[in-house]
Amino acid sequence: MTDLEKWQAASAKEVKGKDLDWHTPEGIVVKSLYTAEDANVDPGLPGFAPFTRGVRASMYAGRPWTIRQYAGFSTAEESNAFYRRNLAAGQKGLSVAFDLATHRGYDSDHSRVVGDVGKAGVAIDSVEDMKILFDGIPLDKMSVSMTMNGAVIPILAFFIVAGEEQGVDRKLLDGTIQNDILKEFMVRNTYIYPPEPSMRIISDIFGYTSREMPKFNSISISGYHMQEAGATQVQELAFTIADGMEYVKYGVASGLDIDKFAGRLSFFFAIGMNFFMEVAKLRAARVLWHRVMTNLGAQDERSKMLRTHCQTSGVSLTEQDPYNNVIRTTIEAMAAMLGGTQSLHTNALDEAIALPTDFSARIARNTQIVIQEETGMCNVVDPLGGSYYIESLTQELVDKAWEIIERVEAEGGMAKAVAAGWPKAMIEEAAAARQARVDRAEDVIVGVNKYRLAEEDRIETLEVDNAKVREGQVARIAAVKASRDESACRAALDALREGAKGQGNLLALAVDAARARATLGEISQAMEDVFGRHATVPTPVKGVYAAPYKEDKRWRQVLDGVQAVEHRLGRKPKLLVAKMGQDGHDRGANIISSAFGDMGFDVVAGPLFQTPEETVVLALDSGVDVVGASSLAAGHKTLIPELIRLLKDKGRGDIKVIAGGVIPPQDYDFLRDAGVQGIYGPGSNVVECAADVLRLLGHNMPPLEDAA
Ligand code: MLC
Ligand code: 5AD
Repeated sequence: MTDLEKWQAASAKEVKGKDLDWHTPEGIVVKSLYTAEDANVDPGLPGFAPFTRGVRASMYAGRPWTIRQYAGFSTAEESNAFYRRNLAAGQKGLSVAFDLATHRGYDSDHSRVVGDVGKAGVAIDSVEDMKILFDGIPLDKMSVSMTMNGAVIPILAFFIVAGEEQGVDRKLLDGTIQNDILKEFMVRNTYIYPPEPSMRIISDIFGYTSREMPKFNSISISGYHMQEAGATQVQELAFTIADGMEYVKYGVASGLDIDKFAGRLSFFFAIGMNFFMEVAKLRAARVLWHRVMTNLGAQDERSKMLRTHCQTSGVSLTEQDPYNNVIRTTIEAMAAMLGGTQSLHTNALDEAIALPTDFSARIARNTQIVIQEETGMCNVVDPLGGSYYIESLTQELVDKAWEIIERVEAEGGMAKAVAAGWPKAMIEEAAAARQARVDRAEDVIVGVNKYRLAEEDRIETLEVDNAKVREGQVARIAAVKASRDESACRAALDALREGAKGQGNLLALAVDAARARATLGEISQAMEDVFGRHATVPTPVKGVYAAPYKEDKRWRQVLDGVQAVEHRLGRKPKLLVAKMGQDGHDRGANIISSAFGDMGFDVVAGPLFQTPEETVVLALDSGVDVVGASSLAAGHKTLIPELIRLLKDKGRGDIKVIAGGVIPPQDYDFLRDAGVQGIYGPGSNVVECAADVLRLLGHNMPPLEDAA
């Protein structure tokens, strides 16, 4: 017997033959022991190709990663004050969260965005707002990330002009623009234009920044939102690298030299709770990027070096017993740094309820500061390098992701794959499967499906008065328009429109318009006049949620209930899953549509970005019994009561309205008073939610039996 065989025998004896292999959602079989036999690839040295062990030779021993907390809410004034407090307390870089009106190219005075202004981020309508946002923050010294994709042209133009008016040469502007539209079409949904002109916008930004802004990272190619939408780590890895390849190809096709722009491409990954898998994922990402950039003909090693930001996973955090989120975030932050990230955001403990307060932001920030300054963890480069498990997992992730990347390439690249829709479907299937595992308590979430508290304490949350923010923004837009040289502004917008029809660089043209005080809505509209606005209808996946439930008693109870109601009505009970406002977070809505469909409901999966009026029309036209409003971006207090009011106006107060998503418990009474008949926060069990809906429809639904 070899030593390893002896170990196998000893282990099998200890566990009485039980199978210890762990089958992960990405299809990896993790063994209970790794040895030198498993780790047969030499990872090389940090700072050297293929950068498995990190992009810098000295890594954090030389300079720790950037503590870069993503934040923004309400007005530019309030966000600016928040940034300054955070910087004084040890944050190192800025990261701006814009509100959804801004993301989707609407000024704050637009009628479609009444519920969204200042809610999920800061409202920015013109260069005047941008200047206030960075007041007292020197843009040649502070690196600033801006998460903007749809309205990327006006936002970047405002940033450049704000710098100019601070006296900062654009050559010195340091930061990152997210500018990653492919993942918007796949999962995040803050696109404006159709795919083709959207890809042109990206090439134009590469061209402009590579010539004019040598220190600025022109894109943040993001897997984060894929994992948030339910992707496995392998899917996140593969589609992100494949997105990166596609952008490089478009850049080259637009006439740029690959080594002139590729060194300023950056990445962004989510770090969830599968600790070692996440460490290995960042290492695998660097290996893959080095490989694809070599294949694409890059010569400069900097072009092949994957530099990344990471954010701990929002979806791993819970509304229930939220102090557990501090623990989760700490573990995730450690995975990000052991994986070698360049920059990191740690989520706040109130993530699943509302935007961070000063209190929760402090704990989130200090999570990183404690790791950097108290633990000694930064003193050794890639301390997990050489671990049999980590090296083996790194290689396995490279191989598994490569298979998907090859499929993407065989089918003509990521833009085509996104248009065909299969990556999105793959991610949604993974999300539905995960939800079923959580609802069945196969995947444990402490405080949700195990060790649940009998009673929860309320925590204080941040509340933004969007009506007040909107009023202020509307007044400032009016002031900007009144004081500008109208004909100069019109001329700049006309030039931009012409440029969109032809060849001009859209960012350069928008910088002129921004200087002339054109607003974000006007700049976006000038391009929309030429490009049009993109819309899609969701297509829920089928059968994935139902699959693990075959023998489940609770499932059977609900199916029986649906059939009873169907029998009584003479047709299936019908649910409209509604997404109102500019909130494009559709994971929850998609899962509900899929799961309710699997349970036998007739489901209308409503399009994104609806007004309450449009939702009422759809509800009446399709003859639904229930409207489920999904809201994750804080518009619920404005949009859902309006929906109920309009239904009553039409004489259809009998249609039940329920709500789900990120809704602070403080708002429950307000919504109930407005007529909402069921509220389902994060961590709600979908089967129980369906049982409630059947009760609402008058079915005498007994309590569900204990889970099988
Ligand atoms: C770093 N440097 C070193 C060093 N380490 N020099 C010597 N020795 C070392 N050990 C140098 C670097 O080379 C660089 O200089 C400078 O220090 C800064 O380091 P960096 O590693 O580039 O860090 P940073 O500036 O923070 O840039 C990180 C990044 C960037 C490249 C990943 O793109 C970034 O900051 N991204 C953040 C993205 C973000 O915040 N996104 C939020 C998304 S939220 P030089 O000269 O070489 O550059 C979201 C949620 C939602 O999306 O959905 O709304
Ligand atoms: N401020 C702070 N964090 C935010 N997030 C989103 N918007 C904001 C904001 N305005 C974070 C949350 C979310 C992720 C996409 O980004 O953690 O899950």
